[in-house]
Amino acid sequence: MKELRVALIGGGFMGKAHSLAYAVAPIAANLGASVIKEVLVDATPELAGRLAGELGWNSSSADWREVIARPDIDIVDICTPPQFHEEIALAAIAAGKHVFCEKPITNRVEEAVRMAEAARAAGVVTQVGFNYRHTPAIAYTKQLLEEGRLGVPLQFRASYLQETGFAADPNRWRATKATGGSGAVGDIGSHIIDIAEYLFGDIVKVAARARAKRPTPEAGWLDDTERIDSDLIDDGAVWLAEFSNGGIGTFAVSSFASGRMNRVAFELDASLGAVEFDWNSREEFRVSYTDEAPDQRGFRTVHTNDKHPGGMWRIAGLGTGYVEVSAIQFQKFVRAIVSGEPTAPDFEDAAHIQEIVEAVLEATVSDSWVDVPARIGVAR
Ligand code: NAI
Ligand code: SOE
Repeated sequence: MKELRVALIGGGFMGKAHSLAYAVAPIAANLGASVIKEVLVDATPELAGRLAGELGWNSSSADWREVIARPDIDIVDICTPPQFHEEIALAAIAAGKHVFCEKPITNRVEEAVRMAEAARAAGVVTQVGFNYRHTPAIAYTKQLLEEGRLGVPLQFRASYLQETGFAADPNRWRATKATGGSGAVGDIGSHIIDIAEYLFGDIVKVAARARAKRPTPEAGWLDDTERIDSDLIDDGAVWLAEFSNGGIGTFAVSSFASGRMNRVAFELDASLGAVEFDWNSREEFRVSYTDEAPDQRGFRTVHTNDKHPGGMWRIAGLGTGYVEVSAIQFQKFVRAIVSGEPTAPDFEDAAHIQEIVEAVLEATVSDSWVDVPARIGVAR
């Protein structure tokens, strides 16, 4: 069997999730290759060595350039903060490696476009860690849309809410524009932009408001001029969107939503039905069809199992968690490498998501709708 050797760059929060998911992915599905956790790279030899031991990697290094140059490495998996993504990804692509990169693809759209163009020119497989879309309930919603069972997409209402802003820990690199890029819009909002484009197609324009919270606990938002001039990231935002197919959407994101630990949720209306989903009960979704008999109309709950895309268990209710969803994304990535099956979201999809993040942040101060540029590969 073909062997694929992975170099993981960055063994923090997401490095742990990826390490677990690489172990699960080949067991849960036949990938046509074995995936070898070859080397973990982190900032110092001590840290990399400790993390490699804890997370089950064969070896460790503190020099990602040296690791990328190794001929035995097939996949470079980037789990560093986003300010390092471009440099590492371009080096990996230049060395002919397939690249998995955590979201957001980068902090700046011009970097993202360079990455997507380099990957396209080199012909390597790329994928970005917008993991929530791989939840079986969301992938099945996509299937219902593709099969025409829900009809034409009409309206999408999504939110991603967390209470991370209240934490005493300032969240290190995420806390400033220079290192974290954008906060609520780019860090968590990018996930629901990905789900929206996955289900509805491309977003073409947005209108928005974003806010940063004043540092004192009891105080409210900074106004937008103060936010733009400070190094504070956006902590909350709302925006309207128009899709290329005429669909419309609303989005709300916040890092200051008390009691919301990780609420990724959407409602979708289409011409023949509707779906609602909440990550906090991610094994199920609710669906309504307009062709139900008048005395049967309304939402019903569907529990996902192995009949739904990526589902692992015959019996619903056994658990679809963060690791399972990450494993599904690696199954798609590895199959794309081994047998050329299409996989997504790739660098081009993620560069378009970054265009939308930046359009939302521009719209928040422009007081007008902002057009989103077409994705690369489409006339711009
Ligand atoms: P983290 O701060 O927990 O871990 C980052 C790791 O990268 C640290 O171990 C750090 O020492 C290492 N690192 C930093 N610079 C490095 C360099 N130049 N060379 C080698 N190692 C380096 O960060 P976290 O939360 O794991 O985030 C990493 C990426 O994953 C970010 O892009 C973030 O947005 C994304 N993320 C995605 C999630 C998802 O659900 N898809 C969840 C959490 C994070
Ligand atoms: C932010 O708190 C964060 O860690 C994001 O960076 C991830 O992308 C998200 O899935 C979980 O929350």
